[in-house]
Amino acid sequence: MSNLHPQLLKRLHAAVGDAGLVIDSEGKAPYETDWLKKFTGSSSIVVRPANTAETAAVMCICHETHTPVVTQGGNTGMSGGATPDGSGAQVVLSTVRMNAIRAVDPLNNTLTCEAGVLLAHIQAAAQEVDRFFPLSLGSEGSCTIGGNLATNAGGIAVLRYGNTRELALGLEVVLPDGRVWHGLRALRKDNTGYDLRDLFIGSEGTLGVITAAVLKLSPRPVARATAWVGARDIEALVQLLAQLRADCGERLVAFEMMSAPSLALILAHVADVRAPLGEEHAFHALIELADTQGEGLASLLEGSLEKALESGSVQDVAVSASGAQTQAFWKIREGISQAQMRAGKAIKHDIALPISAIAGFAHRAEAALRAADPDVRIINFGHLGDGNLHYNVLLPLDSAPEVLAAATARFNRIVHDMVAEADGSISAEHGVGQLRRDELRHYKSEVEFDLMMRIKQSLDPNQIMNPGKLI
Ligand code: FAD
Ligand code: 2HG
Ligand code: ZN
Repeated sequence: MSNLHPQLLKRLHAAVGDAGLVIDSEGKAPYETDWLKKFTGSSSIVVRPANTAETAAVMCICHETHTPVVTQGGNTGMSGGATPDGSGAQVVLSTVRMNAIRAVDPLNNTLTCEAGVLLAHIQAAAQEVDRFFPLSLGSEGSCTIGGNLATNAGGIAVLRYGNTRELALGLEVVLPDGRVWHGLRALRKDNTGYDLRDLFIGSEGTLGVITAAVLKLSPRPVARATAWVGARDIEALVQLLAQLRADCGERLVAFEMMSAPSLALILAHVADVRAPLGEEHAFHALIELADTQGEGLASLLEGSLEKALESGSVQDVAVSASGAQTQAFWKIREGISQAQMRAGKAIKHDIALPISAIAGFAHRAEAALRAADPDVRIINFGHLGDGNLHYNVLLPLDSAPEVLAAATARFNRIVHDMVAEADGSISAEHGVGQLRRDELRHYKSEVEFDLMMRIKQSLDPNQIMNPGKLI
């Protein structure tokens, strides 16, 4: 049952009606635990507004009554940003009912939709008008565009198309006091002052509720060529990346990397996957080219990889010969989060570095982690083409909470200190949420943190938006 004050409950009910409220414990439960089952909280109520006006009415009430609000989209986030705390006082505001695609404009190459639309539905709507929405994540069947914008999600095509930030032209946002900022501009040029859009993108529900967005569409690629590569070390893959960029230019869409232990984990814990190459290799890359022209893509990829084989920079290559084989390659890559969940408790490091610094970092980090614990299990994979590693450490499934907490503190410090030394980022694409909030405070400069606090204070003076997250 809800422990909300009856008067507040009555007002929320008036704002969103029966269909917009989830009050019973069983109904609320799915909104109170994250995808990784790492964070569980307790909400006073789950409110599911059907549109912007209802969201504004809810925020007005919460602002006035100083009621804390946790916005939630698909609840696939990896940093606990959408999970309420344990107080039972926070309202979860779910965007799932705001799921309309408002307009598609193939001539302007834009799509306008509400925040709760699933990423996969946006991809499909773009395809219906022979266009392409390039954001692509393993969670695309269940994450929402509002969550993607709020976390500035990355994924597998950033190398070619950029992060979510680069794919948004305009936003509509309900502010913490219930006012609506109508910023749904479908413009590629707009220099009329501070960029409010970019302030809300990546703000993880701490500055307002994104209710709709204008997204940028691209020409639809009609051809793709995919390969799996085995290499001796990361240096070789970094060299290969540079060569492929030179040879294939904008056609290079994805360059994903995984270490041998990461591949072994997937093969052991995900059904119906097979190692793509006969021999074992220390590192692997999954590479994809795409083009709006049909001809010559596979031979371009083969030619470039042939050169790399001849020079000895890579050890083995499998170029996909069919759609089914391409799918099989991607199934391996997309199985990694599930495999980690099944195999143990992952201490996640979602880091970004200059690509030229990645190999040196990986060597130093492994040496330091092994010095701290000779049996440490490093699961290193990620979006090498963007300089983004998921440099995770896996603990046994039955690790006690205090063991996990101590190991997290110890390994975070080792990894994040090295990232900071290399002028990298401790949060590349998953957001800060509650997972990295203290780490962010530790590494951000006083000036930067102060600026962030002032922005937060001016937009959310009652501190009701996602308290305990990010800042
Ligand atoms: P939620 O988890 O519901 O929320 C995430 C954050 O955004 C929270 O802080 C929440 O308060 C806020 N939020 C949500 N909606 C709104 C809104 N409308 N207005 C304001 N704030 C809001 N992420 C990547 O970047 N790259 C990947 O490759 C990737 N792969 C993944 C693979 C798997 C299998 C899984 C489970 C997750 C993966 N993720 C990845 C993480 C996750 O899918 C993304 O962070 C995604 O953008 C979250 O969207 P969501 O709708 O689920 O948001
Ligand atoms: C990916 O790249 C996701 O597959 C998830 O960002 C990363 O599970 C992870 O650590
Ligand atoms: Zn990722």
